[in-house]
Amino acid sequence: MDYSQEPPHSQHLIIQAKEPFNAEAPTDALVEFAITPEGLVYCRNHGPVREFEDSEYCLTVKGNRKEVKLTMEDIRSLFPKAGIVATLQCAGNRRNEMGVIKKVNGVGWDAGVLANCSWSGARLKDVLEHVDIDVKDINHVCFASYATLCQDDDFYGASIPLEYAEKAENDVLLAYEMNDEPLSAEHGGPLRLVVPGHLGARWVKWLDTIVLSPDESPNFYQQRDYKILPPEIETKQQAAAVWSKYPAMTALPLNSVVCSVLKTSTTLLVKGYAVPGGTGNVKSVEVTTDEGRTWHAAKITYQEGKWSWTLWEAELAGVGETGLVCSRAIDESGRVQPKESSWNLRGVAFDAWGRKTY
Ligand SMILES: Nc1nc2c(c(=O)[nH]1)N[C@H]1C(S)=C(S)[C@@H](COP(=O)(O)O)O[C@H]1N2
Ligand SMILES: [Mo]
Repeated sequence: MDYSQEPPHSQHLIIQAKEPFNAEAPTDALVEFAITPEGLVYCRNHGPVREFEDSEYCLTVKGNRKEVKLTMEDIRSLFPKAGIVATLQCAGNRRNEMGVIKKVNGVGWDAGVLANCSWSGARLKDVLEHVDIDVKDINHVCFASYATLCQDDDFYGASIPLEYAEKAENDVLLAYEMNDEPLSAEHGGPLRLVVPGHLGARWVKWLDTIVLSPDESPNFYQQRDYKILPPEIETKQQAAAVWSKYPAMTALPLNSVVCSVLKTSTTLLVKGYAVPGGTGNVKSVEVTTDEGRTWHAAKITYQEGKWSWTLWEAELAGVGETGLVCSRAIDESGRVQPKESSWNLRGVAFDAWGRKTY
């Protein structure tokens, strides 16, 4: 694959791999911004980043009554522009911590593979109405980028259930702006899918095809990756036989991470983020320096709507010279982030308490 045509990448990221370009943000920098500036938005690619001319770009939507081709101009003018703030997060965020339990397969990510951005574009729901589908026999909306190359399949693809796509409150967008700027090539411009609350793998970049289908996307990344396999599946060979038995991932788990610890002579200033897990946004975050015997409420410094991350900080007095700070998030339904995370071969959905030594 040819990586020589890629636009320049951000200088502020920690590079995990150059080809494909995979890089994450340092978490102490990440939590200094409520809305992640573009230079700190992680990059997760399964192939080369490609630039497209806005005026030549075309989205094909294949319904069961008709097939519609839309230019970027059509997408901007035919449908009202909707905007949301949502956290984009890779399923492999914190994979390195799961790898401590036992070896996992995948890019060795720390906790910086997420970004909280504003996204604007057309609502998927409006685009589907425009195509006038007969919902009989249609169960899934499949998304693909045929124009870009990737490592494991002929195209990059994903799907979500039609029922989920059609609900206005799920805010699924075909986004052409990120942080009020035209979406850059690096992040899937001119058009990418935004599925708030679901893992990044479904947020198809350089989206050029939508197919209404009775079945899930047949793509590798929907069928044979991004699944939580049971812990007894320990090798690729074992996994190969069972991928089809397990559901594709949707929402990522309720999570929190300690991103920076500043120690003065008398106190610790601790900062971090928390993300929701599909049962309501984060309601509170607590921190402990004694492995959970005593919890202190952190102060929430930022949260915006249903899909954003939560930034929090806590000032702790009377702590030792060195030690360990842990965090846990609690969501609106009362769910509490667990102390330990179970292991899975692909190292996805790691959700144990945030931990940082000082
Ligand atoms: N076409 C295409 N879309 C893609 C990918 C890809 O490799 N190709 N990677 C996916 C994954 S795994 C993630 S986590 C997000 C990353 O988006 P970003 O690079 O803008 O951060 O895009 C998703 N969409
Ligand atoms: Mo990802």
